[in-house]
Amino acid sequence: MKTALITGVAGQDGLLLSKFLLSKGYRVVGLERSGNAAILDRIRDILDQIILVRGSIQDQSLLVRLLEEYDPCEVYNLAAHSFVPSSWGQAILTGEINALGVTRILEAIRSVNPKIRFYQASSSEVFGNAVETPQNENTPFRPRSPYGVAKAYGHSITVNYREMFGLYAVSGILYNHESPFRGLEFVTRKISLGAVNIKLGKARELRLGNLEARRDWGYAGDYVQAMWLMLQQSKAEDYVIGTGEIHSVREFCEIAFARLGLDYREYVIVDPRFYRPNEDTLLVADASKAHRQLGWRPSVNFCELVEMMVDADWMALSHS
Ligand code: GDR
Repeated sequence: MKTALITGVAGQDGLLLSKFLLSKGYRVVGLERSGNAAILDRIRDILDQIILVRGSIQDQSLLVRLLEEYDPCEVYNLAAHSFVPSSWGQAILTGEINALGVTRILEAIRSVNPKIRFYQASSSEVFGNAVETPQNENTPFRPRSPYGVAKAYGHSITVNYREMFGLYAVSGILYNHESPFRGLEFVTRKISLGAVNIKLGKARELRLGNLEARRDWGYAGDYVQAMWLMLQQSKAEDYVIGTGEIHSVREFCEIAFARLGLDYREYVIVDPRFYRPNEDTLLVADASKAHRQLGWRPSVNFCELVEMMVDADWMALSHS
């Protein structure tokens, strides 16, 4: 039986990747920093199927111990501060976890078992104020937030350990990926839940930032499969993963509210508090390398994704 270690296991991607690996017969060891009941609630369905370890990727001796004790053949580093705007208020902590944390894991792998295959969750935010659109694996990094800067470090240190020490270590540059398990602070879930609350009479309005902001949004379930595929190749390489399509926050609202028979224009209020600086460039993926080499393609389109999220929130709330 293969064993995988997933850091950040109680996040959206940690949950979906765990389910995927369990379905493939893996033993899953999950590292989770937070003991927060609301966060752990997300993985309640799989708690009896995985080995859950409480701790942080900042704890070097814990990482070494985990690799020695459970002997994983694959490590997926999904632990991160993942909300971009709040990285400005936690710039140092973001650097310690999203950047240095990656080096800690790579060092642990190098010292315990250099044969372990390593996946680093890189992000389209490394392109920041991008020099070209769409972006591919060769597009230069121009991050524009402490989050993006830290992810650029995590990406580059992964490449360096691969080249210097011959580790099978890859970075997946993933664009926005969503699901019913998305955290409530991200715009997609804020909209799906907000619309459902309005439909149920529990809220009267939904306050959002820039409705014209555009993103390349895909379904997270597809993206965790790409992570796994990246570790099954004969050669370790980095890949851009995204749909190649962009849609606006406004379009997301339109479809989400319409799913519930509502017109978003009657409920959505633009609130400058949620506006972000440095959002002039379009972040959109050129995932042709992943199509070609991994055979990976998204299976859920934008409209299906929005409706899936609204339906899930509706099912959960209208029956509670
Ligand atoms: P993002 O995701 O920052 O792209 O990072 P988020 O859902 O927060 O924002 C997407 C876009 O929506 C606009 N927006 C709003 N965003 C939020 N959160 N709240 C609002 O009210 C609102 N109104 C408009 C934003 O300006 C932005 O353009 C996600 C995270 O998962 C990262 O960890 C990951 O690296 C990247 O995607 C790829």
